Amino acid sequence: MAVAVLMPVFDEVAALRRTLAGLRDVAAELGGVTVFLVDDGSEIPVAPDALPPPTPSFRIVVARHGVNLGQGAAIETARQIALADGDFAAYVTMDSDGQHGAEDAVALARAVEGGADVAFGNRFLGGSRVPFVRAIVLAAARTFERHLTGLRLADAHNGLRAFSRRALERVPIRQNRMAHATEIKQRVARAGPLAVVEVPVTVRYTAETLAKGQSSLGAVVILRDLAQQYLFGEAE
Ligand SMILES: Nc1nc2c(ncn2[C@@H]2O[C@H](COP(=O)(O)OP(=O)(O)O)[C@@H](O)[C@H]2O)c(=O)[nH]1
Ligand SMILES: [Mg+2]
Repeated sequence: MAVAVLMPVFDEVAALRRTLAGLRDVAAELGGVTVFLVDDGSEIPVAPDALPPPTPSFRIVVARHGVNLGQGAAIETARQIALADGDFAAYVTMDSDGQHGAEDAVALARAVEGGADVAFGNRFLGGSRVPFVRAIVLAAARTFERHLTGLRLADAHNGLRAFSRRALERVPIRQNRMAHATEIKQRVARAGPLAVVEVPVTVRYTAETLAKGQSSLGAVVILRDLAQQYLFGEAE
């Protein structure tokens, strides 16, 4: 059975094309891949014609937010479209900025096909060379998430993950910006008995992705967003 990939995109061109080409290369091996691409209000809209063309085992569904809402909102849009599109053996989330590779999407999808409900990527077991300051922030985030969710996971805020359909249905995302990564773990923990595993993955850190990606101060905004949801959010 085929695999769905939920992919947020914000102002990526070259890295997006490379990421998609990588997925197209593994599509047949996965029994088919559909990428649900959500252009989160990029300044220059993603042009579907400029993306890798479909093959019998690979297709891309493009949606666009008219304004920039944030990575969480983009994944939520992709989640809703993918669930409505059909049944997939696994639903993988991955970034489009070149930090995530197709080989890890395969490993995560295989973990779900093998019986896991949720497979979280663990960059500390793969080949990632995590910058020092980032590693400290992630260690703090890991401790925070362990207390908040009770899930004993070794990585935090890693965009590489995969879900079974029944798990994805239980994880609506209400955090529009970057706090969704913690929110997803809270919802997984509350969803009842789900089989959760961690899978080694590699997050690629380059000067370009570090310059464009979140700064360590983003952690403060994440805490503020989580506190707001806790205080004022709807119970779901
Ligand atoms: N920074 C940012 N990225 C977004 C947004 N919407 C979607 N994305 C995508 O989300 C992914 C991760 O973003 P990034 O800033 O690299 O996060 P980081 O890897 O955690 O530092 C990328 O593929 C972006 O293209 C947004 O509003 N801001
Ligand atoms: Mg990034």
